[in-house]
Amino acid sequence: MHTTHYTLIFIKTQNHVLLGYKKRGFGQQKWNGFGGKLEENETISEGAIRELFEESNLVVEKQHLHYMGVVTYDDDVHRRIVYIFSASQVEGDLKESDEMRPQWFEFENIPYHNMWPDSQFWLPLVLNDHHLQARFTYNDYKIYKYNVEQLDVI
Ligand code: 6U4
Ligand code: NA
Ligand code: NA
Repeated sequence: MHTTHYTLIFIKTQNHVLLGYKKRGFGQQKWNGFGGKLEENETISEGAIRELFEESNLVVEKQHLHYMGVVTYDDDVHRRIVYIFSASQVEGDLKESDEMRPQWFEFENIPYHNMWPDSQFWLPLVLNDHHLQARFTYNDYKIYKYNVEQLDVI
């Protein structure tokens, strides 16, 4: 089984979240947070900060980055491990990139029908500042089975 590690970050306010419309590559024509493959010689946080900057021109300081948990995706041939972050304090001017067209959405208006089909099961937890751990098995781009756990420290 081939494993790839990714980051995914959601920039949010109290009731809005910033998504990007993916213009090319894996997941194209879907809305999602910003992120991508982890590179060698970078920490997971560094990867999240780098991908956000590359795709949106926004800068988030490490101390404003919140690690929310991990989502694992399995299909017949791949395991994708996605490290989820949120941040509410960012700097820089939001810009469209070659890869992403950014847009703010109210929490009540998130385009789940135009996102990965798993997002609806776990993104609400992230938006409500809950930590999570989730696992999805995909078969032919459809969810075959899944498990989502909220993991808050009490
Ligand atoms: P390249 O073009 O190689 O530079 P890169 O930006 O490194 O691409 P990319 O865009 O392929 O990586 O990363 C995919 C993004 O989509 C990551 O942020 C992880 C995320 N992702 C992958 N599968 C997902 C899924 N089923 N549900 C989801 N996000 C997913 O919500
Ligand atoms: Na990406
Ligand atoms: Na990348």
